[in-house]
Amino acid sequence: MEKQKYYQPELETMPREEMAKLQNERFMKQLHRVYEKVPYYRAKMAEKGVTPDDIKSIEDIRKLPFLSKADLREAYPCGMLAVPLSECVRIQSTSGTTGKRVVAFYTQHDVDLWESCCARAITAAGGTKEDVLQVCYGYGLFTGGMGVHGGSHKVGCLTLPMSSGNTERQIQFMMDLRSTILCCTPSYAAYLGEALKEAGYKPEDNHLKAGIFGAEPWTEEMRRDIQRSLGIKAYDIYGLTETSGPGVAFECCEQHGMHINEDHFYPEIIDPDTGEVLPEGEQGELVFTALDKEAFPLIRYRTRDICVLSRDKCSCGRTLIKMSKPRGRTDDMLIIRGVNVFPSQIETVLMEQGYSSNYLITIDRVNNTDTFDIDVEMLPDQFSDTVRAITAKEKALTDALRTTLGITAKVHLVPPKSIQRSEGKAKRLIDKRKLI
Ligand code: DLL
Repeated sequence: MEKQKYYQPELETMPREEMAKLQNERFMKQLHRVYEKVPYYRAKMAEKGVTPDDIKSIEDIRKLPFLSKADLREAYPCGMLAVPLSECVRIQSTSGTTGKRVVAFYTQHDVDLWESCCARAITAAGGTKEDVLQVCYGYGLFTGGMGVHGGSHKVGCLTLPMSSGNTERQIQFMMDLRSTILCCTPSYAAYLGEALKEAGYKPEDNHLKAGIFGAEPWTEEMRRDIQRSLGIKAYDIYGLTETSGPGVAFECCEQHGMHINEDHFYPEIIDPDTGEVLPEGEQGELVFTALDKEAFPLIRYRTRDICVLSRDKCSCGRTLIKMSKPRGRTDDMLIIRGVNVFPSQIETVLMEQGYSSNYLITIDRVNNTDTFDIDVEMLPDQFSDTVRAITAKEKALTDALRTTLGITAKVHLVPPKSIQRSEGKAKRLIDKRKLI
């Protein structure tokens, strides 16, 4: 039997004019629905002086206000809901953070839609019902595990719900159950490559043929490295909790840019300073409108990811618009080992624990794994503490940071006044990773 190339061929290869028509229909319906159901959004539109009557077609989308993380925080937890809570079947949440968590709601329709997007990504990576798909994205509130898991079921793959960590067990299952597709963050894929080598395996010893990696930035060099060490083709996948999770965009056999599932997520690129919509091909901030999600349908949501859109013809036959790999962010959000971290959260914990704002965060990528160190100046009265007391304080701080951030930092308490003072803006972060 010929291998299936698309999961939903009629949508993935839809002629441009038909897609534009579909987007327009879905958008107009969605706008009226959200206006009617979400008082927060109605107020937002009133602030901008627009009503649905001013919007004749999707072309007028630029008249509408943007939504940002700040809006989601203000409306937390249920203020953006466009259906009664009783219609929702699931929540998911952004990785890592507590103070800045975003909670996204899903109806069954939304879960299906999201899983179909992941199924498209898996099919584009060559996945069929003959495959064994190993999911080592985290399960739980993070969208990585649950989203890819659902997509894998839809394709009919044998799904291994491993979740993250426990490398020894990952390798055992990978070998014993003959996994053919691996799904995890690119840094964990690289780490698994090394761990397999250390365990004495050669790339041809495993049964993997493809990997679907995302949730954090990664380079072409890293792709080559992973492809070599695991003996696979490595595909990128993009998404964010606010729009559903992984699968908003995915790579095809061209491995050059990610197709956006634009029948569900309408993309715009804006100038992050002025909010002006930029012409296609220009670099700017990616903004999404969810065209047919029910529970949590964000309109003009600013992702803070910087990228470029392109309608160049793709050899895979898909007509879906493509986005480049994200080239950076407009805010200070860091992604460390796949977890979203804001420096302000670190500062809050330090202050709560009685330290000053003299600290320095250093991030690097060593052997394809992120390292995360924080130097924190002791207060003068702590400096005279015994080594044992200082070690205990470092541990307490490490624990408090882990509780807030969801990942472990290496904390070093350093002598007072040892961190260089700045005459201008304080420099509290050194990111040595070359990700772009
Ligand atoms: O990271 C969803 C996801 C899970 C995507 C698994 C792919 C695979 P959040 O935790 O909400 O959701 O983080 C979203 O992560 O705005 C980007 O800055 C970044 N990001 C996600 N995918 C990629 C990628 C998930 N392929 C934020 N390349 C986004 C670069 C990515 N950055």
